[in-house]
Amino acid sequence: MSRNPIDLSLYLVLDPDLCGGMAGMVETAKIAAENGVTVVQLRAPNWKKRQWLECAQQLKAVLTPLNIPLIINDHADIALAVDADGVHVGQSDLPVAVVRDLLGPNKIVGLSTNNLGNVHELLTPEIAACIDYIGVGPVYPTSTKKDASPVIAAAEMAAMFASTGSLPAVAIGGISSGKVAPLIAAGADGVAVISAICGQPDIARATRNLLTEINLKKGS
Ligand code: 3NM
Repeated sequence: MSRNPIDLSLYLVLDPDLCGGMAGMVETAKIAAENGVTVVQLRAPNWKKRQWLECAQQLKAVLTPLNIPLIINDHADIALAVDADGVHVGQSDLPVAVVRDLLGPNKIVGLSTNNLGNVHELLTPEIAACIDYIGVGPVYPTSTKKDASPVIAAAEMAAMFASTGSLPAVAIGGISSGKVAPLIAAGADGVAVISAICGQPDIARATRNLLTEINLKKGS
Protein backbone atom coordinates (compact mmCIF):
# COMPACT_ATOMS: atom_id res chain seq x y z
CA MET A 1 0.00 0.00 0.00
CA SER A 2 1.35 3.43 -0.85
CA ARG A 3 1.64 5.93 1.95
CA ASN A 4 -0.70 8.94 2.09
CA PRO A 5 1.37 12.15 2.14
CA ILE A 6 1.11 14.48 5.14
CA ASP A 7 3.10 17.61 5.93
CA LEU A 8 3.94 17.19 9.62
CA SER A 9 5.95 20.45 9.91
CA LEU A 10 3.62 22.17 12.39
CA TYR A 11 0.89 19.90 13.74
CA LEU A 12 -1.71 21.56 15.96
CA VAL A 13 -3.57 19.36 18.46
CA LEU A 14 -6.66 21.13 19.79
CA ASP A 15 -7.55 21.12 23.49
CA PRO A 16 -11.05 22.13 24.64
CA ASP A 17 -9.96 23.44 28.04
CA LEU A 18 -7.08 25.57 26.79
CA CYS A 19 -9.12 26.91 23.86
CA GLY A 20 -12.16 27.75 26.02
CA GLY A 21 -14.60 25.25 24.51
CA MET A 22 -15.77 24.34 21.04
CA ALA A 23 -16.08 27.83 19.59
CA GLY A 24 -12.57 28.62 20.83
CA MET A 25 -11.20 25.45 19.24
CA VAL A 26 -12.70 26.29 15.86
CA GLU A 27 -11.43 29.87 16.07
CA THR A 28 -7.96 28.69 17.15
CA ALA A 29 -7.84 26.19 14.28
CA LYS A 30 -8.86 28.84 11.76
CA ILE A 31 -6.29 31.43 12.86
CA ALA A 32 -3.54 28.82 13.16
CA ALA A 33 -4.37 27.37 9.74
CA GLU A 34 -4.26 30.84 8.20
CA ASN A 35 -0.85 31.39 9.77
CA GLY A 36 1.02 28.23 8.92
CA VAL A 37 -0.02 25.08 10.77
CA THR A 38 0.14 22.20 8.31
CA VAL A 39 -2.30 19.79 10.01
CA VAL A 40 -4.95 20.01 12.75
CA GLN A 41 -6.05 17.25 15.11
CA LEU A 42 -9.29 17.23 17.11
CA ARG A 43 -8.58 15.75 20.53
CA ALA A 44 -11.08 15.94 23.39
CA PRO A 45 -10.67 12.93 25.71
CA ASN A 46 -13.57 13.91 27.98
CA TRP A 47 -16.18 14.74 25.36
CA LYS A 48 -19.39 12.92 24.42
CA LYS A 49 -19.72 11.69 20.84
CA ARG A 50 -22.26 14.37 19.92
CA GLN A 51 -19.76 17.10 20.80
CA TRP A 52 -17.07 15.37 18.75
CA LEU A 53 -19.36 15.26 15.76
CA GLU A 54 -20.44 18.89 16.00
CA CYS A 55 -16.89 20.17 16.45
CA ALA A 56 -15.51 17.94 13.69
CA GLN A 57 -18.14 19.28 11.28
CA GLN A 58 -17.25 22.86 12.15
CA LEU A 59 -13.50 22.22 11.86
CA LYS A 60 -13.96 20.52 8.52
CA ALA A 61 -15.88 23.55 7.23
CA VAL A 62 -13.09 25.89 8.33
CA LEU A 63 -10.09 23.78 7.28
CA THR A 64 -11.16 22.37 3.91
CA PRO A 65 -11.13 25.75 2.12
CA LEU A 66 -7.63 26.34 3.55
CA ASN A 67 -6.46 22.91 2.34
CA ILE A 68 -5.38 21.86 5.83
CA PRO A 69 -6.01 18.22 6.75
CA LEU A 70 -8.22 17.40 9.74
CA ILE A 71 -7.20 14.38 11.83
CA ILE A 72 -9.52 12.91 14.45
CA ASN A 73 -8.00 11.50 17.61
CA ASP A 74 -9.08 7.94 18.36
CA HIS A 75 -12.65 7.95 16.91
CA ALA A 76 -12.77 6.40 13.44
CA ASP A 77 -16.56 6.72 13.35
CA ILE A 78 -16.37 10.51 13.72
CA ALA A 79 -13.71 10.69 10.99
CA LEU A 80 -15.95 8.69 8.66
CA ALA A 81 -19.03 10.73 9.54
CA VAL A 82 -17.44 14.05 8.56
CA ASP A 83 -15.10 12.69 5.87
CA ALA A 84 -12.06 13.85 7.84
CA ASP A 85 -8.60 13.29 6.41
CA GLY A 86 -7.51 10.73 8.95
CA VAL A 87 -7.33 9.28 12.46
CA HIS A 88 -4.61 9.28 15.09
CA VAL A 89 -4.52 6.47 17.65
CA GLY A 90 -2.51 5.71 20.78
CA GLN A 91 -1.25 2.38 22.01
CA SER A 92 -4.50 1.49 23.79
CA ASP A 93 -6.96 2.73 21.15
CA LEU A 94 -8.23 0.67 18.19
CA PRO A 95 -5.39 -1.28 16.53
CA VAL A 96 -4.10 0.45 13.42
CA ALA A 97 -5.07 -2.49 11.21
CA VAL A 98 -8.68 -2.09 12.31
CA VAL A 99 -8.56 1.68 11.74
CA ARG A 100 -7.08 1.14 8.27
CA ASP A 101 -9.84 -1.35 7.41
CA LEU A 102 -12.50 1.11 8.57
CA LEU A 103 -11.07 4.15 6.77
CA GLY A 104 -9.86 2.52 3.57
CA PRO A 105 -6.52 3.10 1.81
CA ASN A 106 -6.77 6.82 1.10
CA LYS A 107 -7.01 8.28 4.60
CA ILE A 108 -4.16 9.19 6.94
CA VAL A 109 -3.51 6.93 9.95
CA GLY A 110 -1.10 8.01 12.70
CA LEU A 111 0.15 6.11 15.74
CA SER A 112 1.69 7.37 19.00
CA THR A 113 4.93 5.85 20.27
CA ASN A 114 6.45 6.57 23.66
CA ASN A 115 9.76 4.73 23.67
CA LEU A 116 12.22 2.87 21.47
CA GLY A 117 10.54 -0.46 22.28
CA ASN A 118 7.28 0.83 20.79
CA VAL A 119 9.07 1.80 17.58
CA HIS A 120 10.69 -1.62 17.28
CA GLU A 121 7.31 -3.31 17.82
CA LEU A 122 5.60 -1.27 15.11
CA LEU A 123 8.38 -1.78 12.64
CA THR A 124 6.79 -5.06 11.60
CA PRO A 125 5.90 -4.76 7.94
CA GLU A 126 2.24 -5.51 8.77
CA ILE A 127 1.83 -2.59 11.16
CA ALA A 128 4.04 -0.16 9.23
CA ALA A 129 1.93 -0.86 6.14
CA CYS A 130 -1.18 0.41 7.97
CA ILE A 131 0.16 3.81 9.05
CA ASP A 132 1.29 7.05 7.40
CA TYR A 133 3.26 8.60 10.28
CA ILE A 134 4.16 8.11 13.94
CA GLY A 135 4.10 10.48 16.90
CA VAL A 136 7.09 10.41 19.25
CA GLY A 137 6.60 11.74 22.76
CA PRO A 138 6.74 13.18 25.25
CA VAL A 139 10.00 14.79 24.18
CA TYR A 140 9.83 17.37 27.00
CA PRO A 141 7.85 17.50 30.26
CA THR A 142 4.21 18.41 29.62
CA SER A 143 1.37 19.32 31.94
CA THR A 144 -1.25 19.15 29.18
CA LYS A 145 -1.51 15.34 29.08
CA LYS A 146 -1.88 14.14 32.65
CA ASP A 147 -1.13 10.48 31.87
CA ALA A 148 1.84 11.15 29.58
CA SER A 149 4.62 8.55 29.58
CA PRO A 150 8.07 9.37 31.01
CA VAL A 151 9.99 11.99 29.01
CA ILE A 152 12.12 10.37 26.30
CA ALA A 153 15.84 11.02 26.77
CA ALA A 154 17.62 12.78 23.89
CA ALA A 155 19.64 9.73 22.83
CA GLU A 156 16.59 7.46 22.86
CA MET A 157 14.60 10.02 20.88
CA ALA A 158 17.30 10.19 18.20
CA ALA A 159 17.34 6.38 18.07
CA MET A 160 13.55 6.39 17.63
CA PHE A 161 13.71 8.80 14.69
CA ALA A 162 16.56 6.78 13.19
CA SER A 163 14.51 3.57 13.47
CA THR A 164 11.37 4.65 11.67
CA GLY A 165 12.63 3.75 8.21
CA SER A 166 10.65 5.70 5.64
CA LEU A 167 7.82 6.50 8.07
CA PRO A 168 7.62 10.23 8.81
CA ALA A 169 7.66 11.14 12.51
CA VAL A 170 6.39 14.10 14.51
CA ALA A 171 7.66 15.01 17.99
CA ILE A 172 5.15 15.93 20.74
CA GLY A 173 5.11 16.98 24.38
CA GLY A 174 6.12 20.26 26.01
CA ILE A 175 7.26 21.84 22.75
CA SER A 176 7.26 25.62 22.68
CA SER A 177 9.08 28.43 20.95
CA GLY A 178 12.84 27.97 21.40
CA LYS A 179 12.64 24.18 21.83
CA VAL A 180 12.13 23.15 18.23
CA ALA A 181 15.64 23.05 16.73
CA PRO A 182 17.03 20.05 18.68
CA LEU A 183 14.00 17.97 17.66
CA ILE A 184 14.41 18.64 13.95
CA ALA A 185 18.16 18.06 14.35
CA ALA A 186 17.41 14.69 15.98
CA GLY A 187 15.36 13.64 12.95
CA ALA A 188 11.78 14.82 13.52
CA ASP A 189 9.85 15.75 10.37
CA GLY A 190 7.84 18.23 12.40
CA VAL A 191 6.50 19.20 15.82
CA ALA A 192 3.06 18.74 17.34
CA VAL A 193 1.90 21.26 19.93
CA ILE A 194 -1.09 21.97 22.14
CA SER A 195 -0.30 24.67 24.71
CA ALA A 196 2.22 26.51 22.51
CA ILE A 197 -0.79 27.57 20.38
CA CYS A 198 -4.06 26.77 22.23
CA GLY A 199 -4.84 29.50 24.76
CA GLN A 200 -2.01 31.79 23.62
CA PRO A 201 -2.97 35.47 23.66
CA ASP A 202 -1.87 35.91 20.04
CA ILE A 203 -2.53 32.64 18.15
CA ALA A 204 -1.31 34.04 14.83
CA ARG A 205 2.01 35.20 16.23
CA ALA A 206 2.58 32.03 18.26
CA THR A 207 1.98 29.97 15.11
CA ARG A 208 4.24 32.06 12.91
CA ASN A 209 7.06 32.01 15.49
CA LEU A 210 7.00 28.22 15.67
CA LEU A 211 6.87 27.88 11.89
CA THR A 212 9.82 30.22 11.46
CA GLU A 213 11.90 28.08 13.83
CA ILE A 214 10.93 24.88 12.04
CA ASN A 215 11.66 26.22 8.59
CA LEU A 216 14.93 27.81 9.67
CA LYS A 217 16.11 24.50 11.12
CA LYS A 218 14.85 22.43 8.19
CA GLY A 219 16.61 24.74 5.76
CA SER A 220 19.89 24.69 7.68
N1 3NM B 1 0.49 13.31 23.56
P1 3NM B 1 1.69 20.24 24.98
S1 3NM B 1 2.20 14.53 24.96
C1 3NM B 1 -1.44 14.85 23.44
O1 3NM B 1 3.63 11.94 24.52
C2 3NM B 1 -0.08 14.50 23.88
O2 3NM B 1 2.16 11.10 23.17
C3 3NM B 1 1.71 13.19 24.06
O3 3NM B 1 0.66 19.02 24.82
C4 3NM B 1 2.56 11.99 23.92
O4 3NM B 1 2.15 20.60 23.61
C5 3NM B 1 0.75 15.32 24.64
O5 3NM B 1 0.84 21.33 25.60
C6 3NM B 1 0.42 16.70 25.15
O6 3NM B 1 2.78 19.79 25.90
C7 3NM B 1 1.07 17.77 24.33
